[in-house]
Amino acid sequence: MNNELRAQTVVRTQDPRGVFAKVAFIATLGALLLLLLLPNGAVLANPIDHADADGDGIVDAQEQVLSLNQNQADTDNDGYSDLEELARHSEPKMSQSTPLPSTLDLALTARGDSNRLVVVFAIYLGDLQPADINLSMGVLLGNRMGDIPPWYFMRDAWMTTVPGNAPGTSLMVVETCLPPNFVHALGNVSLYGVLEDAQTGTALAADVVDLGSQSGVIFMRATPPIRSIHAQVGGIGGSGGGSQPLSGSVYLPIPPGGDGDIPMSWIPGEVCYQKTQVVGAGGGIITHEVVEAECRDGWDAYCKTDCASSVGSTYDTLDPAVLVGG
Ligand SMILES: [Ca+2]
Ligand SMILES: [Ca+2]
Ligand SMILES: [Ca+2]
Repeated sequence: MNNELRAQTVVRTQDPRGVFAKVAFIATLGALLLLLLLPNGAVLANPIDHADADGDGIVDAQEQVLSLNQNQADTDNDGYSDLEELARHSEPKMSQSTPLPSTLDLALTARGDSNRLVVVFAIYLGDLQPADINLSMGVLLGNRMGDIPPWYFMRDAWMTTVPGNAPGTSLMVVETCLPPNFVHALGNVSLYGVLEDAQTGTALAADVVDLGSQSGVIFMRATPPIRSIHAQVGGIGGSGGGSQPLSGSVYLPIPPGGDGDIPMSWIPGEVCYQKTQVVGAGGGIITHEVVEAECRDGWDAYCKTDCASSVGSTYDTLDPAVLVGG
């Protein structure tokens, strides 16, 4: 079993340190997945809740995590559904922001549900059909990327398709589950997804979602909508600060089910907002340092009481460009 798992685990690495390190990495990832699969595979938890009140393809629970309107397919009334804006990386809560022209696109997001971590692939298919593409998924561990075997992440996958804004275009959502222990055991995880041409295997689009574990709660780094607002304010007014551009991200808790796992002291209605600066980059891995952090309101979430103390901490993420660039 273990050997079979190893055999199906593909390692993409640009580190030339040789076969031994590769084998050790494959063994580590394989053992970790196997370890996590067994107890979770044995327990049949409640089915994932896929209620989608407005039919836009993003399930209600995910709209809540993303602070979108679960009763309105197009939250900002700009003609593009919440799902299309998510998949195509425009801002679903700002009507001034609409998708740039593209033929295919992918965005990853996540939520907690019944003690599972649900990973969501929001896919803009354009005029392609689902059968035209393959989906792969992997994880950045340390400085290495390892693909998660398709049989593993597709075993409980859920899928839906909805029409896009332009006639003849469509969108697809694929949801899969990982055991939350996967993140708890690793502390910080960059999960990546890649869309490939089903015929040629060429990577066509990729995205990354960064997850972290603190105090037994999983966090997701989300960029919308605050980044867009700030980018615009900065662009118009040059709103002070140095010449070095800072990017902001929301450090958003995604508890496994309801709010039951959120520590009592955390502040409801807020999230930990962090501004970060790139302090290192190489081999597709980008190291960010948190340079400002504060609780901000306006979210159906919680802010860690020690949010501000994250200043000075660093985290690694993967540049999705390396996944499509080759
Ligand atoms: Ca919805
Ligand atoms: Ca919606
Ligand atoms: Ca919209």
